Amino acid sequence: MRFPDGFGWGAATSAYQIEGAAKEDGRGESVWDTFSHTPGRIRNGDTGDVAADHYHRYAQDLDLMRDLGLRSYRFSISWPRIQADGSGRPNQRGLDFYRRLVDGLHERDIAPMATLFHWDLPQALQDAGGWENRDTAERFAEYADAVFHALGDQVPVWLTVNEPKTVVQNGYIFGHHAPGFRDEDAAYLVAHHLQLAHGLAVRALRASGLTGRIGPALNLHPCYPADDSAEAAAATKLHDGYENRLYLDSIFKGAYPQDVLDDRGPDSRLVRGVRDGDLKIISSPVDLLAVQYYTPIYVTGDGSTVRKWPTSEAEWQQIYPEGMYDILTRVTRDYGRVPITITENGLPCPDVPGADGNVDDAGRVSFLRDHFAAAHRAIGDGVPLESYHVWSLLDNFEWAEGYEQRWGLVYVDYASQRRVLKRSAHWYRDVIRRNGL
Ligand code: IFM
Repeated sequence: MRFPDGFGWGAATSAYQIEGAAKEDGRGESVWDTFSHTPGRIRNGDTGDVAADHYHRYAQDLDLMRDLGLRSYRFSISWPRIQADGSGRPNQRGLDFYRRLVDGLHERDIAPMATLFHWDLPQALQDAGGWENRDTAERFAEYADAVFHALGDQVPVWLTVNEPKTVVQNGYIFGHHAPGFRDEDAAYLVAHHLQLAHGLAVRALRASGLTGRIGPALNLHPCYPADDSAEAAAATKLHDGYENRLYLDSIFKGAYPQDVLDDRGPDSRLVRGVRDGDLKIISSPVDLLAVQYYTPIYVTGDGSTVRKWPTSEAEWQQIYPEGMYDILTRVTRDYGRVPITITENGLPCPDVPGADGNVDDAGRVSFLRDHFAAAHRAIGDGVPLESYHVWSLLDNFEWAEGYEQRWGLVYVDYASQRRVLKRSAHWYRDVIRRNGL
């Protein structure tokens, strides 16, 4: 099963999940510093203060990437490292770290892919209303512009906002991610401002005159009716609106889906928050779409969800590789042949080193093999998929789950910060070398 020549095999991480060095070189506080230091919020009271210590060990991690044969590395830039309070003159020491990282990638022939926002909003902006405040989208565009000017000559691909839906749902509806609110009306205004921030960043890149490509990073969930009833079909359609079309339609069609707007109602903060011209900004043409696929969703007639497949250690993740094929082909069918990169796919496994020191994550190997095969089939059926980033390169801080879930190809012994390539990493190296399965 060969992939197209030059296929971009990669791995992904994000700043707060791996960097540590929370107080170094002028970094300010983010909502995740506040949240993780709030008792009871994170499993075992874990924080990202040290994480995988990547800020200090990035050179060693770059060597690991080279040894794996990665062709692409997706990382995120920490906004509070660049602007401690979320606005004003960029912090040169923060920019220098990412410059060293990007230079190190080029030296090893690995293409950098930089995400501008992977949830670490400067706390000062949260104090001013966070994503409920429209001004945060403007601040984001200024921050993006500073980063483009500092690194734009060396970064060929930019991703704007990582998984806006997760901020909306986990941060503002369920409250188990920062900032930890439970306010559904606010949540969908937040969705709008995150989409606006995306569009403003796209415009900032175009205005900069740089040649890099840019797009959104969306976690898409194929939604299926749980049974054959008309009620389940109708509920699934609306669920799909909230999970997928809210983000895809606004970016690729310049309109929010009418069924979602109707469901929210004319007095909702979402409907009242959309101003003339916003959708034009949000739908500024992008160069690519980053898809993150983890799980399908099955919807019953009353709108609740059920599980049909075994889950991973993450109880929300049903293992269903066909969903990868379905979401990729659906996006191409409904939104045109925009180039696609998979920027996240993976699972947590109960990884422990054996007596010989090796980590035998056979479950991850079969999971990835099945998902790669589904992606390959999608390419055969016309999906313009150009790269695939496994989540994650390293074990890391899995948000509310702390360090308990291990998602990496590379095991991290947090006490010593020693890295051990898991069996899946060795296997992935062979996939990359053969450019296929
Ligand atoms: O760890 C996260 C990542 O930050 C965003 N996407 C899902 C991953 C696994 O939960």
